[in-house]
Amino acid sequence: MKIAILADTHFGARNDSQLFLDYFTNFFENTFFPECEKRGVKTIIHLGDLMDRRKFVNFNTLSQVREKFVEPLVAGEYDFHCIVGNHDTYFKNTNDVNSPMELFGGRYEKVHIYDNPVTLTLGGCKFALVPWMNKENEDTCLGFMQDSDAKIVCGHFELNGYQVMRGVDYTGGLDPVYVKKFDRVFSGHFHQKHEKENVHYFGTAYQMTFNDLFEKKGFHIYDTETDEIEFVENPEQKFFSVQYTDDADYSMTDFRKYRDSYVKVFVHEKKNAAKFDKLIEKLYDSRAESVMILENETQKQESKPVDEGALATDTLTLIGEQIDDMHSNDKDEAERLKDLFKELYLESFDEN
Ligand SMILES: [Mn+2]
Repeated sequence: MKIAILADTHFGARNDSQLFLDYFTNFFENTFFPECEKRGVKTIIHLGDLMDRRKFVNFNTLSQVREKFVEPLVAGEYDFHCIVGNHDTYFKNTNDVNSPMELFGGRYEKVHIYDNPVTLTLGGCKFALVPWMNKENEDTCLGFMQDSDAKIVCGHFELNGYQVMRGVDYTGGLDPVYVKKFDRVFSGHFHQKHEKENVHYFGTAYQMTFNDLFEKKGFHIYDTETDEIEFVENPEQKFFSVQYTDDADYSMTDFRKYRDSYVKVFVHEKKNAAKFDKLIEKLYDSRAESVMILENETQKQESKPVDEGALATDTLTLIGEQIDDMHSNDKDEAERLKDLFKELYLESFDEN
């Protein structure tokens, strides 16, 4: 049996932005449902964070999520199994009140929402499904996993040593030793796609912030018979980079792709002001949603190629360097401050 895996759909993200909601629902209309149809996939596991906002739902968002996500699910007779993620819960210390259950629970025969751990057998393969772990259910969830004889555990895990964003390992979460016994761990929560040992973070199906600028996005299909995982790429991007140098040729660039998108211009060398202005003008004419110019790429990176992977962590690295400069004679204080800033920085992406 082939099972589509979704994670972190975050409907309503970016303050219920219509632009992002269109981009999200386009993915379902143009990529997800047609590709499932093509491959005969009829079962879906969602790894949590169905909705973005913890405390409220915007009715415009809800209306479109019903029309463009839930109704096609129901009409296509998909078996939909969804665990609750941290963004789905109203309270931080219990899953008791959660948006997926309030909005979609018990209303459709094949739409299943889980706010407690459960074991499912799909295509002869046993899956342990574990929702977001909080103070209230932590012992239950850990005990459930310890007793489980499932082959695969699906969760919304905050695992130590995995990347909360590209290049930044999480600390202060769950020790991966708790999920070591499973052949595979399918997890939502961290938004960049990455794998290590038995753990797969599948990531979001679409770009949500500039941290996703250089990320490949899409969804995955797990085959219970072959134990293979297929990646189906989402061809649509919302974030773009333009590398500017005086001798680059932009005559072949199709600027139409930037419409409604976020564009970062990395300026490596700018002596020809007229040429630069013309490029920026073209970007604005393309009706990009946002054009951001990073002028300081010049001296630093003139001679060496841009390390794309490192760009995502730029802000944190810069903060870290600043702290090291200020506290060069007190390493402990520098480390304490860096931890604090890292925590604040990460939290800023996570709050509503
Ligand atoms: Mn999430």
